[in-house]
Amino acid sequence: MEINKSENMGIKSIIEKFEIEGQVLSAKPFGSGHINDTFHIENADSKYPDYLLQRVNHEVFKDVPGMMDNIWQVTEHINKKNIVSVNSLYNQETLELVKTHDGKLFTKTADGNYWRIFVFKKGLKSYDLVETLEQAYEGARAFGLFFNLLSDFPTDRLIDTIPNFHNIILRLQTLRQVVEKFPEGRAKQVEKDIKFVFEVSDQMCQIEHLKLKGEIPIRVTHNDTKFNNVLLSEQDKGICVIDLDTVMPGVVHYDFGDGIRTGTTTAAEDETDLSLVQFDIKKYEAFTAGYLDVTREILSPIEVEFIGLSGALFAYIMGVRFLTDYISNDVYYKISYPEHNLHRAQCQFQLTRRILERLPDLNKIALRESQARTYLKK
Ligand code: ADP
Ligand code: GN1
Ligand code: MG
Repeated sequence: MEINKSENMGIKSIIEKFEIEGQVLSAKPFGSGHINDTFHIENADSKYPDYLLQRVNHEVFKDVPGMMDNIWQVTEHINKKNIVSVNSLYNQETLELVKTHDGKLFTKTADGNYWRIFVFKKGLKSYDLVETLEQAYEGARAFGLFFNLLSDFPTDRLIDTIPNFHNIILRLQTLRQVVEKFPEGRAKQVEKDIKFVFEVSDQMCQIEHLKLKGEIPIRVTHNDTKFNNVLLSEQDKGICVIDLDTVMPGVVHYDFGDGIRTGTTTAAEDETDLSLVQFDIKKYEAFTAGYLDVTREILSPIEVEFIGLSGALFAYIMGVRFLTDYISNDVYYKISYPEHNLHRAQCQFQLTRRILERLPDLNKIALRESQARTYLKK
């Protein structure tokens, strides 16, 4: 996506509303997120940082001011801890919001769009696919630290930016509804996939039922721990967790699960050759060690017990969501071609199967790591 001259002018006038330093050299579309529109703002003056401008998807996030307040609160909380314990192994960089000249966390343009700016974290990388065990360990450690640093933050101070975001019981109801609504359309084409969904649905609803019964504790979670939502250094050290739009109350399995889904697979999220979609247990081991190295003091036995299942659950949840979007004629996710959501769904269901096959081993590894000391030293 290139931006034309008049859009560029528009972008310039939006940037001018914020307290940025230096001079804008260029604004280029950036990243591979499915939800927001992201631009890298290059600074002409190298004394000052680059910035990241985002147009927030307000169809997805209905309460943008509430969401921005969540992000402000959690980043402030993490920063205060960093200041108190300088040089602690538990310090972590976090996103830095740039306020507008009138002290707001975003600006709203006449067309109803919401825009915000973060400081661009230079020299860091995000991976769509994990390449090494060290990356898996380090990314997981950063996600785990994020969870740890917010473990004393009161959940009732945060709004639900997307209510019932990972409630698979409701996601399955929505799938049933769209199948009824479009019986002659794409639903006909995906009968096999729908059959798979309902074959394993009881097992997949287990974690949500335990949450609803109060057996798994509610905590502050990130809820979008796709591996490309953590930035690593050139040397592959975990530096900063990004994409904080969905930080809200949840259970640890939401974070662990999406991390495993995206951090242990051998194929892209939309791979069409399903024989390439494998689950790499070594990466799972490294991811689990990284996460538990900084959270084992916090987690209870029941939380550890369901870590293995959470990986399968997240591949399944995403499969259900992609399939629902495909049947609904692609109203939610950005797509690059007509069958894109279908291919994503089928890939995620394949990954669900691959993870479920190894469940007993995954549970053993999670238990072992929850009782271990340190796997890799920082
Ligand atoms: P989306 O919700 O659309 O996924 P993200 O907030 O994840 O949007 O941003 C998209 C991409 O932009 C990320 O995957 C990452 O590569 C990059 N990114 C986001 N925030 C920053 C930042 N502060 N510094 C550098 N890169 C960033
Ligand atoms: C979206 O924003 P992004 O691209 O990191 C989605 C996640 C899905 C992911 C699948 C708000 O994440 O829930 O796991 O796509 N975010 C939202 O790739 O729906
Ligand atoms: Mg993202």
